Amino acid sequence: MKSATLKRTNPQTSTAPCRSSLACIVAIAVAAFCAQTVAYADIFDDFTDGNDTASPTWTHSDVGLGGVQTYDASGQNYHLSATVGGYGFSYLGSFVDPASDFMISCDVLSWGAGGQKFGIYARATGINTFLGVSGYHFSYEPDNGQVLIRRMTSANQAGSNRASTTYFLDNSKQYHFVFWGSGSYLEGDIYEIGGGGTPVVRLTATDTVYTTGLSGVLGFGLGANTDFTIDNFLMVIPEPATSSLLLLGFLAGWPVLRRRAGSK
Ligand SMILES: [Ca+2]
Ligand SMILES: [Ca+2]
Repeated sequence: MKSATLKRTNPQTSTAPCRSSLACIVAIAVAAFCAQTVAYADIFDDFTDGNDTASPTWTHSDVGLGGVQTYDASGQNYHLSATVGGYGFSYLGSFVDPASDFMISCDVLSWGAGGQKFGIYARATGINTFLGVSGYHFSYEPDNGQVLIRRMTSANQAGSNRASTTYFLDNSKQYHFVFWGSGSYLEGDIYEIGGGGTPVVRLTATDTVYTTGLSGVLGFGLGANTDFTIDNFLMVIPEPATSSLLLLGFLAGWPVLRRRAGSK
C-alpha cells in the first residue's frame, strides 16, 4: 500500500499544463471559475506525465483485503485493477483532496466484465484503515447494468443504496461520469462521450450521514476482479454563487464540446 502525502495541487488555479485542447478547455474554465472565487481547490489530472505520484499525488487505498492491486498511469490514463483476495473480494481505490461540497468527474475509457462496481467516490474517510473506507460511491456494475449512489460504510460491510437504476454501458463507447454533492444533495450523471449533452443516466439522492472527506475513484468486486480505466479526472469545490453554478453547468456539459477520446 502506498501512503503518499495528500497535496493540494493549487488552491487557486489549476497547474495542469495545456497539453491538449481538452486540457485547455478545462484549464480556462477552472481559471474563469477561480477568478470568481478565492482559495477553492481544484484538481485536474490527465495523466500525461504517466504517473500518479505527482501533480497531483494520489493516495492508494487497498486496506489489507489481499489480492494484487495495480495503479497504472503509464498509458497517460489511469488503469486500476485488483484481483480477488483471501476475503473473496477485489478492492482498490485512489484519492486526492478532501471536499465537503464537490463536483468530481472523469472519463471512463474501458472496464472489465463481471460483478464489480467501479466509479467516483466522494467524502471518503478511513481509506487506510482495514475495512474502514466510508463515504459515497457513484458506481456502475457491468454484469447487471446497475448504477448506484450508495452510502458505503466500513468497506461496504454496511450501507444504503440512496438511488439506483439500470443502464448498460456499451463497451464500444466511452463515458463521462459526474458526481455532485451540495450539502445533503447528491447527483450522479453519466454522459456518453460524443453523444450529446443529455445524460444517459441521472440519479439524485439526499443523505446527511457523511459531510466531508476525500475525493477519488474506487472499485470492488465480490468474487470478481476489479478493472477499469479513467482519464481527465477533475475535482472542483464549488461556491454557491451564480458564476460558479454557471461554470459547473459548463463543465458538466463539456462532453458535448469534444470528440470522443482517442485511446483506450
Ligand atoms: Ca490522458
Ligand atoms: Ca501525475
